[in-house]
Amino acid sequence: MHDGPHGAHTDVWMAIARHSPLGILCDLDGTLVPFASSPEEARPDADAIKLVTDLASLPGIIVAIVSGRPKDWLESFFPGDQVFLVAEHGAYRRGAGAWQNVADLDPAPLASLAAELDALVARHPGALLERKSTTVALHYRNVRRGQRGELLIETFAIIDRFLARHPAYERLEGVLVAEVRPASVKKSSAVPWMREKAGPGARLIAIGDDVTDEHMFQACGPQDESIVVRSAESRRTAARWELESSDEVRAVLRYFHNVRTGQTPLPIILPRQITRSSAPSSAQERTLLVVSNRLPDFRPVEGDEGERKKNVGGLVSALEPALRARGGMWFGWSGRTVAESEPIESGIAESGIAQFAWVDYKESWYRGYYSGFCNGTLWPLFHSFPSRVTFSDDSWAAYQEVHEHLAEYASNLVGPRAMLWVHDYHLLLFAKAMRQRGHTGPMGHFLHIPFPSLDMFSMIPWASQILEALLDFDLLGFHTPQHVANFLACASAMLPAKVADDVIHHRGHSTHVAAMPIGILPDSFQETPEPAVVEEVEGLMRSLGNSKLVLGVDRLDYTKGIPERLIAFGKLLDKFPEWRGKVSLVQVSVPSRADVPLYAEQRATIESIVGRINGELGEAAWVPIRYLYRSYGKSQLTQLYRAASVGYVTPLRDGMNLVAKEYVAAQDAENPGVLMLSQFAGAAVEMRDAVLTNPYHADGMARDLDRSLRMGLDERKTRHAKLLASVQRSNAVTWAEGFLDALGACAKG
Ligand code: GDG
Repeated sequence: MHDGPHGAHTDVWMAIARHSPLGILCDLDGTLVPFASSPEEARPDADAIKLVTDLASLPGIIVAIVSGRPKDWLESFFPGDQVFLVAEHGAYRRGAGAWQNVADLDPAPLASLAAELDALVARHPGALLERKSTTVALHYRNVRRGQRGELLIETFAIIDRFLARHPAYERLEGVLVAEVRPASVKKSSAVPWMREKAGPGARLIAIGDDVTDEHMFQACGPQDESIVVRSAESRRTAARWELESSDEVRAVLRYFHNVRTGQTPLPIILPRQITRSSAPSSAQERTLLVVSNRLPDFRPVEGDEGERKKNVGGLVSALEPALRARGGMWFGWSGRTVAESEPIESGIAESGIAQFAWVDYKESWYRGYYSGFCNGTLWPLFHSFPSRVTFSDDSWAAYQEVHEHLAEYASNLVGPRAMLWVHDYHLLLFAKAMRQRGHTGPMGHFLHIPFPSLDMFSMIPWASQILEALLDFDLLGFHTPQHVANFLACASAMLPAKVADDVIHHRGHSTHVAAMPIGILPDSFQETPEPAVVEEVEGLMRSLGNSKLVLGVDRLDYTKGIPERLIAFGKLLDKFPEWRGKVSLVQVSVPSRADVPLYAEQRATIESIVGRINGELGEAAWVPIRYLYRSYGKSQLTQLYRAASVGYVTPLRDGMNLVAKEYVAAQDAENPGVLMLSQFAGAAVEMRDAVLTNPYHADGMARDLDRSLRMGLDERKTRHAKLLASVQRSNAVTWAEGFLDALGACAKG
């Protein structure tokens, strides 16, 4: 593709350079002028001004600077009228005559947004707000990498709220800048304008580096050419050609000038054609690949008009800022299965969140790998439910086979030195499969579920193979110190490995091991709900006869201890009959793995317990247990948390349990509810101020429930304040950034 000055494209570019009329649309920042550390410092120098002005003065050619900058600023560098100017992405333009105000927009709504973002910028060293008459742009190029994620989360929250109220505006993300601008104003409007100015038969060349320049590229016709300037950035582009730097842009403009003035052209640099294929052309440039079994919901964004889907999943919110700030890609299963005889499809999609690479699974993989080894063997065993475990050679073979396929695909998505962050029990062998394909870059794994004790782990017939494969990672992250200790005990006992503190040396490779408890985004559980949401939750409360609410929220899974929780609630009503008619349990169970027989069985068990308790104790005006086999929107869920007097979070075993943290984050600090938390949830390590309970002991749980329901305001407030501090101390974003920083560090060390 780098065919160089003497390659096949020399003739093409000679013809373009000679064409009349020719119109050149050239962006400024990052295109004609290199990036500087602040927008003030980035300014065209004398060489750039002369080059553009000389070119624009030649017959048969017109040149426009098409920029996001304000018009006065542009005019101070190009005062004459040889060079045409397009300011603020097309809101204003100047041909040979006076400025035209194309957009004619009321800039007032942006003032409040700018004030909010100003306050944010003041708290983040290096962040900078640029205010123009029609746009507001937050630059974060000078914010330290590790701190960008948090800033971006807050920025996007503010911007999203603004956009919800002002649909005429849109958000644009450029290179290390987030910008809000009127949706109707785009650089694309400069293209037909220049075509008209240039006259019949014109060919246009659009040059730019930013997403705003993509609008120009998309508006170019088949007779035109578009050139993107990019170095390491691997953004998808509509441009047909590429250059690497503003020096190269200048060299190309100089080439045009020389060709048209009959000087000996020195074709030092010419644009290089961009090749397109279904495999990413820029695999070598991608620096981060996240791999998980399931991808978050995403929908491809089609050009401008594509709808960006909001995704509420915790992992997505945690990873989104890290992926954005590092230009990463997320790879996983599409969620679709194909018959054995059908081809496996795969692809890459852009979304508002990140670049996603997806792959279908064969039906046999779904059965053997996903339902079989992942959810029939590893899930129950790692959660210490040996009686629910099945071992089968076939499903182990499927587990290995799927790793080979996924690694094969992943090794085409990134270069061998890229950083890989692999998630969860579905992908324990991934590093090994990648190393076999020559991957040398840092690879880290985070286990979202518990790592079991040696007794339990050694039941797996392939235990040492799994351990060895895990030691091909450079960093292994777990939720709790106990999970770390379990892993170290297994490695010491089962492998010829040397364990020194938190590093395991095995066959010449070192693997760091760390407890890194995942967090949530606590502020997102304090957002003001829509009136319809408030109404829905109030309606539910009314239907409970306004009794105190005890709330359980889980995926329907036997590890979550739902039957035990219901039975304990029944015990409460038996042992403490004064609560009858005064308290109700709402259990929200989100459908999960419904096609696995054990899960269907679990559902039937739960329904029969609910039926029994309601039948025995229910009254006309009071239903003891309301069982909801459905999911709620995040906003509804938040209001339910807030309405609940007790957050009843009692898994039999859980890696962490995010519901516990979310419940705390959603409370009214002046009148908070009580978190009742299983001592076997990973969250119990950090959340010592919850009412910790043993979910296997129904009598004890009933007593703990009674105590929680009776707790006075002072104790509730004190406990809540401490719990909230722990939830805020490390959030989802600091968790993701922390993992990636640690992975980077252990790869260097
Ligand atoms: C695994 C580990 C670990 C639930 N119902 C609704 C809904 N949810 C959301 C919750 C929470 C998430 O689902 C559940 O997270 P958990 O942590 O409780 O449990 P797992 O799904 O088993 O997750 C676990 C986690 O990974 C992270 O590492 O903590 O131990 O098992 O965020 O809010 N969300 C919406 N509607 C619902 O009805 N929107």
